[in-house]
Amino acid sequence: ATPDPIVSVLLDPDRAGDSLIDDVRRGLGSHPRTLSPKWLYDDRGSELFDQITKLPEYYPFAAEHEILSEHADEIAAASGASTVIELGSGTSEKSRILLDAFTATGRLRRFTPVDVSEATLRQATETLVERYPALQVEAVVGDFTLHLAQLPQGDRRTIAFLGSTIGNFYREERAAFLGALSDVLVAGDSLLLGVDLVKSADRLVAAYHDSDGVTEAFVRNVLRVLNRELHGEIDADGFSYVPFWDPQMERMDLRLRADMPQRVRLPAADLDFTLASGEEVRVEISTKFRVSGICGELEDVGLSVRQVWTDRAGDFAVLLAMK
Ligand code: AVJ
Repeated sequence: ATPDPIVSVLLDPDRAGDSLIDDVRRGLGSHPRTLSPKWLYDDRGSELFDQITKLPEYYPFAAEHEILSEHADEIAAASGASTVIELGSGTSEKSRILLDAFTATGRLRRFTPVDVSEATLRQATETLVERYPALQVEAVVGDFTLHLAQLPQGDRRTIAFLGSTIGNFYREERAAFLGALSDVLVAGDSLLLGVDLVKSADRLVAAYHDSDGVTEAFVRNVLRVLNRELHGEIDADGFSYVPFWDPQMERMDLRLRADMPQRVRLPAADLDFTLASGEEVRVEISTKFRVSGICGELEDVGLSVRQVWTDRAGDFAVLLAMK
């Protein structure tokens, strides 16, 4: 019999509202003005991101897919986990490649997808339960920056953090997050980390400025989220999308630029200010990595890198690090 999927909701909608307000106040009040990429993933944003992964220009998805498809058995064997936890699981499409391989080891008992988007998570969970009837699916609607301590315990665990989502963090945040991850892992547990690698600016810019405008719509969606959640009347048409490669920081920097002075009123956050013409708001960074650099960062927090896989083109890497 198929066990019922368990979906725990750790995101308290009221507190999510407060944290949006705090975030927006802090971010839009600082210079350069920023917004956290976390707020890009409402239901519409999650749907647009899913479309991004299918774009020909967005190579990271295909590259990571290639790595997982070709090495899933090795990954499963090296990890030895009976519980797989996936942070930012989205539609769990990639998880299936891993789950097939982990199931084949005969050790896997439980899968915990974690995502902020409840609708996406519930849908994914239904599909997973059908496909893996013997698997205990314990989904968590949560924010992986807040809820690491509340993830399932007790088994030998692998935490998968794929898609180069770690590229969204600033350096100090990344160190803190990797440290926090290492702290919740115990001996024998592991981290499976996907990172996008530094490459030519042309390809990077193309991946974040696709010809169909899907990425632009995804980034602009944050203005709709602010208008909806904070009762704003921001004129989205008054902004242009400005993605660029920052070679010093080795990251993509995705911004919205006010084409003319813009009044930004967000009554629910008690915010009211004016952006000068040409002023920019950074909505997301996507840091790119070098294998030696990220290995060093993992070792620095007490995780020992066991294996590194790359796709044939050398665009993307997946690392397995043990506690
Ligand atoms: C989900 C953060 C990995 O940085 O490539 C894709 C998000 N933004 N296109 C990335 C994203 C615009 C994506 N991550």
